[in-house]
Amino acid sequence: MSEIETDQNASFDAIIVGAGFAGMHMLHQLRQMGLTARIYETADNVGGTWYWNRYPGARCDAESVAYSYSWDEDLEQEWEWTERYSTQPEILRYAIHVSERFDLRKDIRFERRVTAIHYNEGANRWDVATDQGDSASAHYVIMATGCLSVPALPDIAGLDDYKGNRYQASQWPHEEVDFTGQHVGVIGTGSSAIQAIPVMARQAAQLTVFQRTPNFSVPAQNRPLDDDWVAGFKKNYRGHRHNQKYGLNSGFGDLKVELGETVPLADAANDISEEELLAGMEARWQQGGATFLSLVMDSMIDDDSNALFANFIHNKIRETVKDPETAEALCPTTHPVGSRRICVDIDYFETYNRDNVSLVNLLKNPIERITETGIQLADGHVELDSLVLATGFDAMTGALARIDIQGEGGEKLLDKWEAGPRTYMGLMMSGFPNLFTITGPGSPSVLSNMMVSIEMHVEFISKCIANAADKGADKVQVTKSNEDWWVNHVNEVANATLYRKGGSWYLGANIKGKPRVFMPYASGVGPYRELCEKVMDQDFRGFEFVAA
Ligand code: N01
Repeated sequence: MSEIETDQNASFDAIIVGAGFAGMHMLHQLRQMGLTARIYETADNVGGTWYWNRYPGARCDAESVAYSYSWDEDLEQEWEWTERYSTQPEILRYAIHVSERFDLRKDIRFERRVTAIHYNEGANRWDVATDQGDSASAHYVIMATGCLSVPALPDIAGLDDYKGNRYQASQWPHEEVDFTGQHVGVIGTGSSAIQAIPVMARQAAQLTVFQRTPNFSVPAQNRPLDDDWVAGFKKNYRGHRHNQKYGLNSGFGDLKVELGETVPLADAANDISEEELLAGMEARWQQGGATFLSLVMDSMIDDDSNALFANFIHNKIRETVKDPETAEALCPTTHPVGSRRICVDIDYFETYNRDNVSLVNLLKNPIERITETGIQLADGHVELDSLVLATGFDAMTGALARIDIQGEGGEKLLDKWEAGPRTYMGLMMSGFPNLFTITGPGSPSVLSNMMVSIEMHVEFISKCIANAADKGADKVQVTKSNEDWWVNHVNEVANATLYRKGGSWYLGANIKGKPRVFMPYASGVGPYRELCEKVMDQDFRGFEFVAA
């Protein structure tokens, strides 16, 4: 019998799964509409991604003033971000502050995982169960489960044989981990590792990075925020928010930071001289951040344009890393820059100049197995006191797939998605009426500043539910033909870009047996928002409102 308070046969207008930024905003919106709602959350606090990802150096790759809620102007004005890119503890403090300021916590049940969500056709309600024995039903269910919330373990022999300290970047302990004097190994060189490595290297006696695929990274050029700059920025917060929502920078905004602007220089790299292009790249490099590639509009469409950006970064790596062999190993050559999420770092490449840091290029010297005391390579054994796995996530579909979700006729979502996720606009699935996904597959989601995409979906879902009420409809649903059309459209857009060449978690390529489908919608945040607004203006075209 569970010792924590549970819901028994509870009834709500809506149940939300997850208390990250998506779930909290959704709860607030529904309450404003006078609806009852319950959130179920696995963690013992709010924050989602920022609750779990506590690894050393964790911070956001969108600027703090842009990675924050835009729906409450007082909150926006009052909250003080301290750095250009916020650290994980600061973002978590913000999430907790929001949950308290808007009194959200009373409707959140923590420390339980939703295990089953079944549609009861007769009642036109969803029955929800958790691993702690909660049972509740709701008219609407909203999945706010995040795109990167299910960790992926590496498929390496002997992983469980290891007897030293093992850490997973995305499930880091809450207490401080001290690597002082230790030999530490890191497997993985994605965004998480690229942030963690420089910080761990300052503590460990020896840090060994085991790299299979190098990644492109641009400097964050992080710094404390200047009070005057913030005051000026806050005076025009609405303008900046508008730019994030409709502009070209995937929701990152045109922030006009001290060092320059982030408006594109040209439609195509070919339209400007090599000198102009290089000067633009250098300016963006000095400016820092994830908008590096939007210098020209064709960098993610045209191979030649993209190669110019890749070469620029290769040269930066070669200039920075003193050992030529290490520098070459760190230069990504197997995928176009940006086709995997571009990393944003603080001193990542510089860290390889430290005496206590070494890189193992697994393409030349692969891992044979993990042993009780370290890692056995084809050539040599590396003894380790601690092993850090920064090996990514079962992205976009993982969190939904682990819940037993059954729609009309008992259809399982897992079966429906056997060949890859299928949604209409990343918001709904045919056969699963009144069930919404926030930043679901088929929406810009991970190709954007997540906060902007979350807010778009919360707005859409709220208005959709209000529209159903206005019409006296009990059921909101999408048809299979609309869903098929959308899935094709998402593919067409992806195929017109270089993303398809990335071979990354965007495609499910990091998970054995997962269908290779490009999951996010690559049109950009602005065009997607315009489409959402058009759909809403046209009486939610493509969505059906049915009276039971
Ligand atoms: O995960 P990843 P991540 N042997 O999947 C390697 C967001 N994020 O947690 O590429 C050896 O990118 C794997 O190698 P390979 C952001 O969207 C944001 O770092 O498969 N290596 C790869 O190097 C990001 O994109 C922020 O060859 C193995 C690494 O593990 C997303 O989260 C910060 C292996 C996994 O990289 C995921 O980033 C952090 C094996 N068997 C994350 N298996 C910010 O906002 C896997 N790897 C800043």
